[in-house]
Amino acid sequence: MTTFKLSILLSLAAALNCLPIAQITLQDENFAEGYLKKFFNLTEETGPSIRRGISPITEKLTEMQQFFRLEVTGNLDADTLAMMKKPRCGVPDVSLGRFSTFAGFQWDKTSLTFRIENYTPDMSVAEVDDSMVKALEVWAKVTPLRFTRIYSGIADIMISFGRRNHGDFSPFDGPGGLLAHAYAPSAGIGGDAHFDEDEDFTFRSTRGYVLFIVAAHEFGHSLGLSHSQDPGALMYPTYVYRNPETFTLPQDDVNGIQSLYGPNPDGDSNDDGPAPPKTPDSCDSTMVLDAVTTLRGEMYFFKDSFFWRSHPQVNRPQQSLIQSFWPDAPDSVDAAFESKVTDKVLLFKDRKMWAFNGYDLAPGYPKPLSSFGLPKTVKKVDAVMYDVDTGKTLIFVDRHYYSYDEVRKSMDKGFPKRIDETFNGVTTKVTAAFQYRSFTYIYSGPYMYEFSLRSGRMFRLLANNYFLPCTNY
Ligand SMILES: [Ca+2]
Ligand SMILES: [Ca+2]
Ligand SMILES: [Ca+2]
Ligand SMILES: [Zn+2]
Ligand SMILES: [Zn+2]
Repeated sequence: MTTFKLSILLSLAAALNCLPIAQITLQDENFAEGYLKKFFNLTEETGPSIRRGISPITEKLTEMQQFFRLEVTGNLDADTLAMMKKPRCGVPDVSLGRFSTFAGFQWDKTSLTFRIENYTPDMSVAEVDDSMVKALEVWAKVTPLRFTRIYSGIADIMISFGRRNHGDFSPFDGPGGLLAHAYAPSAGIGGDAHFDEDEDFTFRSTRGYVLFIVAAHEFGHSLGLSHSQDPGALMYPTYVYRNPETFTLPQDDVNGIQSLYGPNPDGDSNDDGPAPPKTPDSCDSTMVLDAVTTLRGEMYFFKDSFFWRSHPQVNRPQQSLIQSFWPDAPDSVDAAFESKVTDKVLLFKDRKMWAFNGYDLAPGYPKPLSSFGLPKTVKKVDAVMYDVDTGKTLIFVDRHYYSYDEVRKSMDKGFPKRIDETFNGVTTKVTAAFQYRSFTYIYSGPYMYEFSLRSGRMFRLLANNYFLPCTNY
């Protein structure tokens, strides 16, 4: 977990302009060079890029930044280093695009065997068995592939735990960093999946690494998928906690595996479960954002299990899963706001609210909405925003809004008021709201109204992509 913590601290420093950004040390530079060698095929030989005056490191850094959709600077900046330090899979990142496959590597049969060679002491034998079987089922559900367990001899997919040098010339690296790796389909070591015993694997906890999630990702490689750039894909290279009880294979991975093996002839499992989640697209002009907030000088746009983080000076917002930043957060939100009084970000989902100090859940949270002074009849809020001028937090519920005094910690008298009493022209439901540079932005569906609360005037009707530009990859 040390690496995970470190990466959180670094990306926090990068996210928060007001904090000192960690100095890039010589040690970081060496680490970055090793990373580019391992995952982006950096070699020391002189190539055409040398003649063009671009160093191979700059070229590979650019490639890596493109892969992870970071701002492309060609420099080892804090965001890039933070991404490099995230715990991840040991298979190199070769793709550019959505899902991708190892060209020419796929099984020429649909009936495959697997064998669990040894166990981790982190979990019970039954938990390991269950995690592995369920991880293979993820793929069997959407393809003709069927898996049979064997207990001796050589299986197509040999599963083992090992640490450091474990017999395949691709050593693991101790706690953090690499979590596991797997080999593309072929005879012998092909299809095999290895897990780093120096990690703390878990059955379902948000602490440690959920074995089911790590294994499901590795088996994607065992079946012929390489890494995806889609931050919502299971085949994204870095580890993100996901609840194993509610996990559904994302659409990008379904497309990937079905491009190799076709759909499940017994019918895809969609009839008995939720549809495969799709990663929201900032180019979709009909998209209705769930919530928008500022956070220490940046803007956060929430949609489904994802958010985009955007710095006003950078026109390439970065998309991530909510739980990859805030593992204790709900997997989608109704509303969000930044409390300048307590320097926290608050997230709302149904009848509960969560407060985060940086990435850490504040003590005592989640709390019920009623602790915010809302009547017990309020089952969920539509949007919440903080008004810098008055120090009030405005809470939108259906056609009304409430005003909460952050300093007195109580609801103001005379509320709820009708929304269109204050926000002239807003007659449809408010879906998100926030304040930026003393303007108030009220979202309703895919549109956004620009107001001055001081003068009570509405200035412009804008599209939701005004602050969140369409970024085609
Ligand atoms: Ca094999
Ligand atoms: Ca490791
Ligand atoms: Ca909302
Ligand atoms: Zn991988
Ligand atoms: Zn190995």
